[in-house]
Amino acid sequence: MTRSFNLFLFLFLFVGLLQAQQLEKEAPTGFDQAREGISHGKIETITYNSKTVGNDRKATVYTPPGFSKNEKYPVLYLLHGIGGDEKEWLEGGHPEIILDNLYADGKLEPMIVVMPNGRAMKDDSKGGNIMAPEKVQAFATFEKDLLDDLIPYVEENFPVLTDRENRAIAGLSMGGGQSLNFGLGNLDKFAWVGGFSSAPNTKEPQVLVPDPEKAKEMLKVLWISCGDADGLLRFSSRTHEYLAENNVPHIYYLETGGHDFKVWKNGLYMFSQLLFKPVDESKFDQYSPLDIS
Ligand code: FER
Repeated sequence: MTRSFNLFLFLFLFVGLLQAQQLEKEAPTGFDQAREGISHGKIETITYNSKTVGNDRKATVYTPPGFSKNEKYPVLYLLHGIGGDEKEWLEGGHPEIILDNLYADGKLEPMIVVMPNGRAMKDDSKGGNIMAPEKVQAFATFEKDLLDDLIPYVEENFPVLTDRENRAIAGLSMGGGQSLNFGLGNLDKFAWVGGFSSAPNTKEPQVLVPDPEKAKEMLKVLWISCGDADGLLRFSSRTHEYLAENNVPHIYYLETGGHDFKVWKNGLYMFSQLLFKPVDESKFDQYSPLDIS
């Protein structure tokens, strides 16, 4: 009796220990529901002058709960998709709810999140033919606007840390492609890079990462996620395969889902928790909820 009880207790504790060591692979139910009685970050709209485009442009900014001008924060640039603008994340994904909840649970390093309009052209509105060649081109032009106009504006007007290890870039779809293109193309500027369901604007892997050794040395976290039923999956999978062949550490995260905010909200939940913290590369291949081998 006592022995079988001891065995039971041992197994119970052992299983508990194993579970405690398991990584959280997906956002839990309620992660995107506004909670009562917690602190909230603040959302504002900023206007910066773009030399690249030649006019004033807008971005939205989320500052964390307890934000103080006397501290300095790292920055995540969070980019939208082909049909969106600087409000797409706020309207479709409510990152402020996801991040408020993560802060309340002590799971996030305080950071400022900047959500730009990634269509760098005079009329950057989301209406009309979103696939028009000049509009698609404007998503590439945004690299210059981001580096030369928006980042300097943010660094002049917000209390932020300005070294590469305190700057992250991530985005959904066209914004995922932009994040991979701009982040991996400017390793002197970004140490944390995430592409959620990255679109066909994602450069070919060999162009994206021409020097795997340098990428390996400079990147803190490279995150590539996609839904398994997304028609754009190959732009993520081909990048993952090249990175794996060239031994560039990265997280390839494949989940059940399509091309929508369910996937992107989960991506933000998972990726944001990794940012601006010590990195454990040995866990990179444990995150994906679906088999990636
Ligand atoms: C395309 C298919 C999808 C494309 C872009 C997208 C530029 C972008 C989708 C999105 O941002 O959601 O052929 O070409």
